[in-house]
Amino acid sequence: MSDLAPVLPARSGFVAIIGRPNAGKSTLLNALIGQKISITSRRPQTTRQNIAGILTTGDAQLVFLDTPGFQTQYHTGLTKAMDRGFKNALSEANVVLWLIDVTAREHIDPQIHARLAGAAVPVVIALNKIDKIDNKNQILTFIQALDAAYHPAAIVPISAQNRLQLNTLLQALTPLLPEREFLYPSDDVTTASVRVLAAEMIREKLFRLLGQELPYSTAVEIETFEEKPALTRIRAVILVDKPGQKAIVIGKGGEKLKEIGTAARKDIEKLIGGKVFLELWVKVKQSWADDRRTLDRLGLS
Ligand SMILES: Nc1nc2c(ncn2[C@@H]2O[C@H](COP(=O)(O)OP(=O)(O)OP(=O)(O)O)[C@@H](O)[C@H]2O)c(=O)[nH]1
Ligand SMILES: [Mg+2]
Repeated sequence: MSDLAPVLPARSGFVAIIGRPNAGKSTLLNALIGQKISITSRRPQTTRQNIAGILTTGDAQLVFLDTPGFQTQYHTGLTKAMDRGFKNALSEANVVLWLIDVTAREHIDPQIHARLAGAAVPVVIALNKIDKIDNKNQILTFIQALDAAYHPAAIVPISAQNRLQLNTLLQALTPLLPEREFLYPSDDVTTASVRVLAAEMIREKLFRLLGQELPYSTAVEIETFEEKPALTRIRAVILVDKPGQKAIVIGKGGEKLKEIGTAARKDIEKLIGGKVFLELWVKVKQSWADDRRTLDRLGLS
């Protein structure tokens, strides 16, 4: 007889992180993976395509799918593609992780409720941004209301930003995954290519450094990506919708574009662990968000 402890069967599966724009889905993905894979900003609708982050613990592998925030306000080719991303994530998911911002006024969302009812997968609700709540009793009442309305497998209050209660969340998710071998090598952290991630890092700077509505009119396309041991050379184009926007992105004497480029380059260098030469261009492409071929090229269709 062996005196080894019984080995638990491996569990592995997809966890779709869904929720309203700005709930903190991408922040949560990065906090769980321990690395910046998905871009974040203070503005809603930052994420445009599903990004998978892989977390392998001792005997479980959780593949988190970060999705575009669920919205019904806009109807361009782009927002339709974003909505498809949300639906695809739901159809692939073994577990749905529904993230709710406890500080947002609108809590229970009938549209998400309707989508989840049709999905027939276990749901875990995470109440995010509890670091901002002083009166914890308020959360208790809310938890009771959510429990009665949705009967989730678990409800876990968390702070993605301060990494509070993330282990509790993982403990709630893991038993809901199917028993099977790992889907990916255990040291993989994402399924996205560095090329896609580099374009995303640039896009994040547009969201963080450009004012008002401008980031929504922009997209980033990588034209060349040459990886050499000493230096990775990247040439990327920032697409804007109107000629006036091009001047704003470039800024006085090219300063804005330089600021965007420097910030993005630092992130990309961290991502690939090497030196990067980043060349940025701005091009006007009217109505790109409704142009099928452009969306195809951007991987958004
Ligand atoms: N105080 C606080 N802020 C948070 C927390 N998690 C996320 N945030 C902030 O909320 C904002 C939105 O975060 P994101 O992670 O980009 O939100 P998202 O749900 O991915 O948004 P979309 O991609 O637009 O759907 C950012 O400014 C984050 O810093 C949290 O736990 N506490
Ligand atoms: Mg996001």
